[in-house]
Amino acid sequence: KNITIMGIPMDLGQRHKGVDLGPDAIRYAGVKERLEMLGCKVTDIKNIPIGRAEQLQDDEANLRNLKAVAKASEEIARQADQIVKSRSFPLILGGDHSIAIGSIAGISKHYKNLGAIWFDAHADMNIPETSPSGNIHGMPLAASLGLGHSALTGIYGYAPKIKPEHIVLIGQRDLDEGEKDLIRKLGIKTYTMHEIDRFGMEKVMCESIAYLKDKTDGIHLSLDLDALDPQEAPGVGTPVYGGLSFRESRFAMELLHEADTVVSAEFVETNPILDHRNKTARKAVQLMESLFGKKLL
Ligand code: DIR
Ligand code: MN
Ligand code: MN
Ligand code: MN
Repeated sequence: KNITIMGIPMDLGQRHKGVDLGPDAIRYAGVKERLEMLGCKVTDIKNIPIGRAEQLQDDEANLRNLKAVAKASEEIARQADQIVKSRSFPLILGGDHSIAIGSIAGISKHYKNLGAIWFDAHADMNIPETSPSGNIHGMPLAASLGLGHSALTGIYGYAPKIKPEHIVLIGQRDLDEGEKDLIRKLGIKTYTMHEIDRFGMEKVMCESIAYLKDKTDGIHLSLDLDALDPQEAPGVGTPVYGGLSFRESRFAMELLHEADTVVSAEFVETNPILDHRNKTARKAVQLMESLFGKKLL
């Protein structure tokens, strides 16, 4: 398998310093070498430059760093588009989750019905009217659905990028009221921690894969490391107790590998400054290994 690693040192979608170091923390944990050991051909195109937020006039109503995020998103989309065009698998390293606006914009161009599996403690379905924070990293899924500010929904010249019935959310435990309303209104398939505890990861993944199988022509995996429990993955900006164990998340990646329908992936929100001995990046790399076929025996 040909894989192209693209790092996006994005930190403008939230308030914590250090998430811009996520891509290099994941490289330091040996991503390229480990995927090569599985027989993959790996190219690392290094980091896409992210502009600085202009000091003033860059916050529109409840949208911190809007202009800078929108500008970066166009470039992310262009690069992701190129990787898919080159017939390589885009493996995108964040950076905060606002990068998904651009990555999905570039990737979805190539699919009639792109699916998405979104592992996250959150739903990232806020719009400026519902966001409690004004942080764009809480909005990328809404933006991809065509909801929110036009500067975000219109990235790469088209909208929407993805349909509500082609999305599965997994691992949620901190949803804002507006997000809950939107999930219900749009009928988005959601497996919160409650459903994971009740049915187990195997059933959740098998159902998710079956749900997307016939109606999509490729699945984008968007994995926010805060989906994992902060005891195991503390290096994230918005940790929430009661998350996925590493073991559950690795099993989920193994099942995705078996299903063979993931066409692109991003691993986001790794923040080595908030971490302990790079353990979050090291877990991210192990999840990638399972996604690309590493077996325990
Ligand atoms: C919260 C937190 N829902 C917000 N979102 C996060 O600010 O919109 N997403 N942390 O990953
Ligand atoms: Mn936040
Ligand atoms: Mn999150
Ligand atoms: Mn997220």
